[in-house]
Amino acid sequence: MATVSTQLTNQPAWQALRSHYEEICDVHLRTLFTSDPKRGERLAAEALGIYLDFSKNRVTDETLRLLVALAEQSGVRERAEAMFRGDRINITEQRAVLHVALRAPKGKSIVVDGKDVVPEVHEVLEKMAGFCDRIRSGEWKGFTGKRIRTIVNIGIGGSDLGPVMAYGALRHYSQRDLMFRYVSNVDGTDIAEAVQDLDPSETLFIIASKTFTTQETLTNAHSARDWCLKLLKDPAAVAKHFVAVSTNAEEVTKFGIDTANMFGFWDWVGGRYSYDSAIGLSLMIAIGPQNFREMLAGMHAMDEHFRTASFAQNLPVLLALLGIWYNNFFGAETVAVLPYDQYLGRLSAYLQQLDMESNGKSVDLDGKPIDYQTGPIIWGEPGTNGQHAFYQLIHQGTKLIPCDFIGCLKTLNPIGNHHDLLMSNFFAQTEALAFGKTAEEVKADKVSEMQISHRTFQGNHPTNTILLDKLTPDSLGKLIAMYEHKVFVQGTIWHINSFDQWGVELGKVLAKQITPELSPSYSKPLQHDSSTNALIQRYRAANN
Ligand code: G6Q
Repeated sequence: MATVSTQLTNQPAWQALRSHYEEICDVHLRTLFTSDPKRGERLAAEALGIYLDFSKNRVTDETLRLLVALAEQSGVRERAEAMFRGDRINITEQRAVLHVALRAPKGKSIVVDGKDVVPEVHEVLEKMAGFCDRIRSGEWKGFTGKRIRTIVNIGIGGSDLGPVMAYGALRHYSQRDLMFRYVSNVDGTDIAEAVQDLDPSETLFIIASKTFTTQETLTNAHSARDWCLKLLKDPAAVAKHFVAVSTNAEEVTKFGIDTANMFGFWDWVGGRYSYDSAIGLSLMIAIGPQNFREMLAGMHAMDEHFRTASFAQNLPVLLALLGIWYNNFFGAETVAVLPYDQYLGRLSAYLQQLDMESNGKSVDLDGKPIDYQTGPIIWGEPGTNGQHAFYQLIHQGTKLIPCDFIGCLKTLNPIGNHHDLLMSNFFAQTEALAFGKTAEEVKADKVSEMQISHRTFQGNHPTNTILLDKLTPDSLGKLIAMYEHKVFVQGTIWHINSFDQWGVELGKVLAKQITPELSPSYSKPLQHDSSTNALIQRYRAANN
């Protein structure tokens, strides 16, 4: 048995934070605000049009100083440079981690295995742009000569959540005579419902799969092809109605897609870091190449901010450190991401994968078990819906749930006073969470004695407020890159590999083994545990 990793817990800053935590863990945000009238303006950072108010966190200047020291002692700067340089920091897969190269402007150079990858990135972007223009203008015709009206992206995990999130986020900028659908689940219902009202002669399928071997995606792709050919009747139709995004030309060809209609990317792009690669083809068709490029420029600007800003003013670093403060010292298990913008409806689901797949690890980079907490559970829903559902537990439950509130100063849909109402809720929630309502204040409302404790709010619930000016391709790019780097910083401090995902393998292997066992004709005895055996038998009986 390997010894427990001490890389992190031996650091002076870590130990100092431990004793500091004992001193301040009971201090209330009310006290912190009363003792420093300027706290709300002072504990904020602003970069690239993103304003981060972190004053409603249970921190003092000393906490922040120690957290920054932790980032320095953990080698965050050095590891970031290693990533940007193209070092193989994904050690278990021996891969570089270069999503930052996907948004590097022309003329930059990032060399992997002796080859500058930036020109290749731009080549693919240009090929994507040419294709998008043909779809958007109607120049690309389906097999029967009709123009494409609906784009169906088939992919899963990183090849689905990113495009889904970003298409939703930037829908305002999308070409409205095109319809977009996303199919991911191997449940036949997903593809069945996605195509049931479509005309195949006007439908384009994008098969988005880095490996082009993923069971769910390939199964859905084959069903889509069957559906298409059932109506169009000629295998030659595939060339007009199917394109692929993949790193695996061989499998793409086997499926029947001409590699001329394949958009490539590279093994140094992780699935959950890939929506700004060709995996974002559906997004580019929706918003157009120019908007897509603006999004990439926003991401690149955030990359540069992350690389160069001092830690005390560095948005991703600050978010990462505050997260570590609650996760590792207060014992918080989850983080709620609460976007107050309907367009960001799938942001929490996207960040859930980004964060949980990256930092859901329990051995360190040297393979040693670790005895401290790593990635938190990420969850959330857009405001104000969540307020009428789960906020009760955040306000008055027994758990500490740090929250990221994300909002836009300007709305894209100025209808009546909707935006004022939305944002007044946004501001009210972080105020209520921080300051609560004391028993005295409740009493002053003249409520019955029996209700006083029920109506008291302890407060002291920490929140970050993240304000964008307006949701645009550029600001979305900045927001996403900010969270990517936040996850990176946390993974670096926890000394784990944020770029592999071996934890998804075991279930895949077992599912493969179980598939033939579900057939009524399977005659060998089942070799699983008694629970799994009984469940399989029940399924077989129901389908006989
Ligand atoms: C993300 C993961 C995973 C991946 C899917 C789809 O980081 O690697 O979510 O994106 O399993 O994989 P393919 O794109 O290869 O189909």
